[in-house]
Amino acid sequence: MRAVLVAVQVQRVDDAAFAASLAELHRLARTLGLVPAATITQRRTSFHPGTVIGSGKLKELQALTGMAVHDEAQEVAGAPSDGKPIKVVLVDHDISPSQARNLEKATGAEVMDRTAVILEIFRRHARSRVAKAQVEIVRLQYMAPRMRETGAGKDRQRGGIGGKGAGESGLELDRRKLRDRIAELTGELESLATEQATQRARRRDMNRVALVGYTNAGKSTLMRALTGSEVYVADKLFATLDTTVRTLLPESHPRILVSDTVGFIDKLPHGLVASFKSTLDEALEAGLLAHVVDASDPGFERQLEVTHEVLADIGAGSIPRLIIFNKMDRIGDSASEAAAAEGLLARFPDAFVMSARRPEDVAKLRERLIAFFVRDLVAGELRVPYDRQHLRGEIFACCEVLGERYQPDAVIFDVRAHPAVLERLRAA
Ligand SMILES: Nc1nc2c(ncn2[C@@H]2O[C@H](COP(=O)(O)OP(=O)(O)OP(=O)(O)O)[C@@H](O)[C@H]2O)c(=O)[nH]1
Ligand SMILES: [Mg+2]
Repeated sequence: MRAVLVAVQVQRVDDAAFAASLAELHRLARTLGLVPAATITQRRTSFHPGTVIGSGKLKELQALTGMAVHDEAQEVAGAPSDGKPIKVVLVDHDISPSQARNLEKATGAEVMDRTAVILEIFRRHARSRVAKAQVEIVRLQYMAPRMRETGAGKDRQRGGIGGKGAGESGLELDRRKLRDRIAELTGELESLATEQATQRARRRDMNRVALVGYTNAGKSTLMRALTGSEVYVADKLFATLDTTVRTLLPESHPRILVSDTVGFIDKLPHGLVASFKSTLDEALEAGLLAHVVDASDPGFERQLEVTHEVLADIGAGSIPRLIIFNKMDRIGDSASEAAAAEGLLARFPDAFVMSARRPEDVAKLRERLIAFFVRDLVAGELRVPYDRQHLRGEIFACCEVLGERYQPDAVIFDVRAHPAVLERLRAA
């Protein structure tokens, strides 16, 4: 299905940021399976309160959606060459319910703002119960002010993008039912969160690195390369919504757990971050955040900034961070790649520059991750009586074991481990 993209450049937004945001809307549209067939842009001091764009541009849009009222509008540049109207309009901003209604009336098309587009992608990509519930809560909250006493159901029967599947029945519910459903889902999430927290508590003392970063940066690709897991990789935005935790392979001493999680995006819909809080807790408890950046994306600096902001928002601002510039193989020939790498390292001296497609780079990254966790290890002895040998597995998982000495009543392990881990194992 084809879509028209609409974006307004208001005064405070510079050209580069405007272009990057529009390019991103293209990719969001494609992730939904839509074909961006035309783009309408306008510079304004502020958004038009009624219809986002001004009346001249609205006529252009109407020509594209087959709602042109005046003859001259048919001659507007960018009108569909095959004459078939475009039935979806994507607006690169958050618009008010009344603006959406006005635009729908004027264009006869389904109108989705940036938040609606992102929420629909999340709805389609959610797999686990947790992810599904998290997304549905935010979708219902988004829908509540947009519900009308009459007509909402009828509108959707046109067979739009956002109306199919799980959310459909929600549209027929009145606001009170909608609130009940939100409460029910919140309760469900709370019990699931307790389960997740128990699992995480078991991993508390383990060395953990969380892959975080902008959507499509290559987190899941790195997860596969580092852990041999089969997590989903795709050239789509928000391919991953669930957190996966696996052991770094080949296994290191001490063992390191790697987690892959949901990516971030500029102008992340309000509520989504809060709703994904329990999913992101995995990152919050990591000893190291591996912040993956797509160095081949012209907009990577903004993406870096957005990730910093979201991490600060979720309370992960003070966790040690390793910036990983990925996709270096896409920069160009080896000379331009080397120059780009040099430029990046001059600005980010502690960063790691790589391509997830090159096994030798992945091996070096693995060493770098191990080095981080080995750095704070201290040498010590653990005395384990023979009746407490069940601790053996845990000792090997959490410590680097340098040797074992057998004494009449106990085994003495010579280890290197985090001071906190030593303390815990001694008390166990
Ligand atoms: N050329 C190249 N492509 C890469 C590299 N790393 C990842 N990709 C591709 O980039 C796309 C996105 O990769 P993913 O690993 O799914 O990205 P992600 O960060 O997990 O994205 P989300 O889960 O959507 O947040 C896929 O098509 C990958 O094959 C790389 O180093 N070089
Ligand atoms: Mg992913």
